[in-house]
Amino acid sequence: MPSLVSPTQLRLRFAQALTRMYRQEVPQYAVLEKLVDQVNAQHKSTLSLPEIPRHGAVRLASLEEMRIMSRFLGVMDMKSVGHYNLAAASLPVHATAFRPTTTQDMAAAPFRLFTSVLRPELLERDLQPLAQSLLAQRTPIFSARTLELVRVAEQRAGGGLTAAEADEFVQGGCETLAWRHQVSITRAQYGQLKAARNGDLLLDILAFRNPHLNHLTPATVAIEAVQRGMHGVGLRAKASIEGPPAQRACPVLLRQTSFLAVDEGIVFEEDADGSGHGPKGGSHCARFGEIEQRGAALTALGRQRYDEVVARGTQLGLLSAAWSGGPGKEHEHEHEKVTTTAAAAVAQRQEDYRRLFDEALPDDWETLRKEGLVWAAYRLTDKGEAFAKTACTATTTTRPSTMQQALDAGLAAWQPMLYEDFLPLSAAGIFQSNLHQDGDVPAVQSVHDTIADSRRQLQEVLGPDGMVDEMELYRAQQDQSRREVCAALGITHV
Ligand code: OOG
Ligand code: NI
Repeated sequence: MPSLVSPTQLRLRFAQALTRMYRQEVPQYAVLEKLVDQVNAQHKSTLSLPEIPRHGAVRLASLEEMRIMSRFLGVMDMKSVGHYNLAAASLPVHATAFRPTTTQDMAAAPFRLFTSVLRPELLERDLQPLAQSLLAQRTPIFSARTLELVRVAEQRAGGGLTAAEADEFVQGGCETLAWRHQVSITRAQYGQLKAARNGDLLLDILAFRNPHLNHLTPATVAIEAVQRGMHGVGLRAKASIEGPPAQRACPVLLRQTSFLAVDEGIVFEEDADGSGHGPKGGSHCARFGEIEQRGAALTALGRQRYDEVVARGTQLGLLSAAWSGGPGKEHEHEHEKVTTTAAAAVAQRQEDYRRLFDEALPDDWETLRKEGLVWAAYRLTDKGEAFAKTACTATTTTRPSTMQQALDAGLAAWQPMLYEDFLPLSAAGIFQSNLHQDGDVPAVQSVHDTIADSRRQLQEVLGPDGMVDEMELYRAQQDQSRREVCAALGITHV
């Protein structure tokens, strides 16, 4: 038996191959990568992990495509985690993120794919016939050979592929997600879709026969600096950074921003036989480059506080797209004085939001943990290790009887767990600002029936083990670390 390329190695190679492809397809992405490298170096980056983007995104057309995508990604140990209902932000899509589910796998190759899928039933009635006919024209998203390799890997105990199979598999995945300028619609249909609500999003899915990578997202340790730096390297930054405010001593969840989607040439159906690149060609604008900065994972209670503060901030108008830190396009042609006034107003709103945020979530780690707002990973300190060796002989008076006593005695320590998932409202903001709707994200409506529908639809295609609840992953990890420390120190009240 030849030695096999492991699922984690495959994931690493896939992320690297997608990166090479995307640099070619969207040269601005290479510019962003360079900027991120510079900024991270200046900030003495502690990101010593593999140099791969932390996530990418793709928009699929049908549940069948989602089913097959989940099998393809499963070969790389990327499992569906979390449910993102974007109907709550008026987008006709729902999503899940495929990612490794253990800390070791995540550390070795931290790559996720945010995978959304169209919900045709949410489209306006008069668009349904066109949508259905275009959906019928979609081609199978993977080649027969790639599917065969998926089966091979699935049937092999422990998974993995031979070196030659691995190359073909990675290449096959890239072909599926590559950009193709030939669209399957006519100019007239383009006009009809473009004019519809969420027109650019519908075009991005329905006009093409295959899906394409929508963006890649490297990690930064200084997102403000990257956002500010974009202008200087010729990138147009999205108006605002999504997620929690800046200037927190204890960063939580996820902050993201992007350069705005670029125009790419497309060739209409009727021009396909001739010189499609001539003046008759059209253009499509949906693909971009993004950056992310991750903080601590919040428990359900912490997350509830976060959602409440977002709702409150939105209500008070503190979270509009205009609270830009960077050279937002809305300021480009304004008179200097107006811009200064606008900038002052933006700064004031940011400050007000941060204050609101600080009231909702304490800004020191110990309080966040004690109030059960962040997930914690516990470990033994050196002193704890030494103590553990003698734990069986230790008298009950020296032995800690609770985790808190172990922490206070310096026998155990803890650190917040990193948030490995996404935020639906931030995702909606990212979608919208790159679809020429850079306005306020509508507040979450009460759409419980569509949430249940959406979850059921996705769960059906993802199978019995499909769609892991992210909170359960964090909880299991916290519990295990607690159990290990308690066992070592002889604490019986876990
Ligand atoms: C996906 C947007 C979601 C994120 O980082 O929140 C996402 C898309 O625009 O297709 O990638
Ligand atoms: Ni993204």
